[in-house]
Amino acid sequence: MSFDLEAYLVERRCAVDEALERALPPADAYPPRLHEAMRYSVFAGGKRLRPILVIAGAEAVGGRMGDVLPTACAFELIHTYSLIHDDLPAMDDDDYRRGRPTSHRVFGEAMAILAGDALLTHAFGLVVANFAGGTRPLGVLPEVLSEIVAAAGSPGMIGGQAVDVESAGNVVAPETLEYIHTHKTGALIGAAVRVGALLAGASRPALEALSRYGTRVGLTFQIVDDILDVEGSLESLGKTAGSDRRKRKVTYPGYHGLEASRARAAALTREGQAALTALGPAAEPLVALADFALNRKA
Ligand code: GRG
Repeated sequence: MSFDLEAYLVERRCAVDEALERALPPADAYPPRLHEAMRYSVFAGGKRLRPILVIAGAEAVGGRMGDVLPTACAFELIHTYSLIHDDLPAMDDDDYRRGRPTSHRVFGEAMAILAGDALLTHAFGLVVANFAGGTRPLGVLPEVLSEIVAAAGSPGMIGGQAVDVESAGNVVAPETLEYIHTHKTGALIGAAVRVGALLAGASRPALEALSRYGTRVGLTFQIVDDILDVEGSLESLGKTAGSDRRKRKVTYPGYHGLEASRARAAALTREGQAALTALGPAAEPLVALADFALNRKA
């Protein structure tokens, strides 16, 4: 029987949402407006792809969902903070995200910035909390933290965002486009898979295979995001379509055309899936998630 991705996603989304509910301060905790803003964006209905990749990364090397849930939630908080800040007037100035008015539209700019800052900070607390109780060898904690710092910080997501902001409206080299996409989006996605596997005690060869997978799926995800911005709508995407062109963003279809972009995304997906062969059936969810990243409509 073929792998049932839909059932897999429903079960893990549910577990992630319950864990996020427990992990975040209640909305009425003082100062309530801040905690309300944090919860508003986290529970606005994202796909939960990054936390699910943490879980699937762990499962691919014999780990269990329950052992990595706090860190899976940390990835969702980092991702959500990046969306809140990306939508700010100083960045993309977007009005809709995840089908709702953006954080700064509802809570004002200052509170949106602070909600993003608080989510990022809270994420690191969750990573450390994953080691509480002594069930997990502490030896892997420095490597887990280094991976996340590199993926979310200036060598990763923020570096990619900085070059993206600087490049808007300019003609850039193909290497610059590749840098933006692999860093702005790919770094956190790749780290999610690796960190899940690290927490589950992956061997070095398994980690290398998962890295090859993660970099390819991460880049695919952003290429598809660029394509959806051309082809999608506010209803299907939950955010304003066509914004890349209006903001003169550097995109894959803008540079290479739609057909070549689709072909590159499909080729990367196949390469990423092929990298997992040695991991056997335990990697089935990751194989299916690569197809999901390629074929998604939102
Ligand atoms: C502002 C610090 C800072 C970083 C910004 C990742 C990023 C860097 C900005 C987010 C804006 C954006 C369009 C990034 C590309 C990554 C991407 C496709 C985000 C949307 O991710 P999904 O589709 O969203 O997984 P959901 O809502 O489903 O979680």
